[in-house]
Amino acid sequence: MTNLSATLQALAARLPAARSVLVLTGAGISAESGLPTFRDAMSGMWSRFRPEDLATPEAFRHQPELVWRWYRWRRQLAAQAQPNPGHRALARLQPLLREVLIVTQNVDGLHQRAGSRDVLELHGSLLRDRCSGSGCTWVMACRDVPEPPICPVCGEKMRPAVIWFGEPLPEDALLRANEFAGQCDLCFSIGTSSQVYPAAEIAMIAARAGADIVEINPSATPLTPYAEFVINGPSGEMLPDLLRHHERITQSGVTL
Ligand code: BV8
Repeated sequence: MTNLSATLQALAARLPAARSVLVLTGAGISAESGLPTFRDAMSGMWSRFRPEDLATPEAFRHQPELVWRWYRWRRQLAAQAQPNPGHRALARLQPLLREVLIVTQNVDGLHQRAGSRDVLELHGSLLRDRCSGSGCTWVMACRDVPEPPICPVCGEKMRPAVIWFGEPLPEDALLRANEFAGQCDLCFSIGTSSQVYPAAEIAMIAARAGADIVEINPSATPLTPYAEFVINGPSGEMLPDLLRHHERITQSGVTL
């Protein structure tokens, strides 16, 4: 038995007793759906840009059409993408466990399309726009137009309803994620480089509160040294394997 399958089996054996599970996900869980991660170089005309340079209020202020078109391209990618076996395994695992909160940094909506419930979108969603005008709360579904539409309420430009670098996260979502992290007994970190804050702090809050940490990522991250279960593989394969081990254990009643 490989070290990887031994770790998956040990983790599957840990799941039935888990009281409260937090699952933090990042761009890597959507990589096998064909969506580029932030670490990946972008393709085509976007290859000369860095996401962190476009995903900012300053970039939108100075070049609204360019930023709008980048998000239009990402929306089209997300709309054409399908949830992968990793999203689907997570959605199947969720009702089998006592309490699971999925906290995602992703804006692609794939967890929800895979059937996951109770998904906290820390960084907003590609699938909605909001008015960029301060104090205006107008929200609408994005339109496939080449430049930012004008808010019908206040006349300001519409913008993607995502959280840009330098912008605060939704207070209620972050508070709920941090509180849940502080009381969970098992915390997964899946497909995230654990470099973007304050999201990256969530798994550390869980670790400090004594939760067992599970990291599923082909590469090491700053969280790896704190993880009890380190699963170096693609989540689109590792999560279905974990689900199969879990189902085998719970059906046989045997804890391996
Ligand atoms: C804020 C939405 C304050 C937009 C995104 C300390 C504390 C607080 C803030 C900071 C801090 N230090 C620095 C900051 C500032 C900054 C920050 O963290 N910068 C980083 C670069 C250091 N944080 C912010 O600006 C945040 N705001 O702090 O505001 C404030 C308070 C009050 C008033 C005013 C201001 C806002 C951060 C949110 C930014 N928005 N997304 C959009 O999508 O366009 S972040 C965006 O990048 C993603 O959402 C994601 O969070 C992040 C990328 O991270 P990952 O998801 O991890 O993706 P990445 O590509 O990095 O890694 C992919 C991983 O997957 C890799 O490890 C890879 O190995 C793995 N992988 C690949 N394939 C697979 C796989 N894993 C599994 N399976 C596979 N097949």
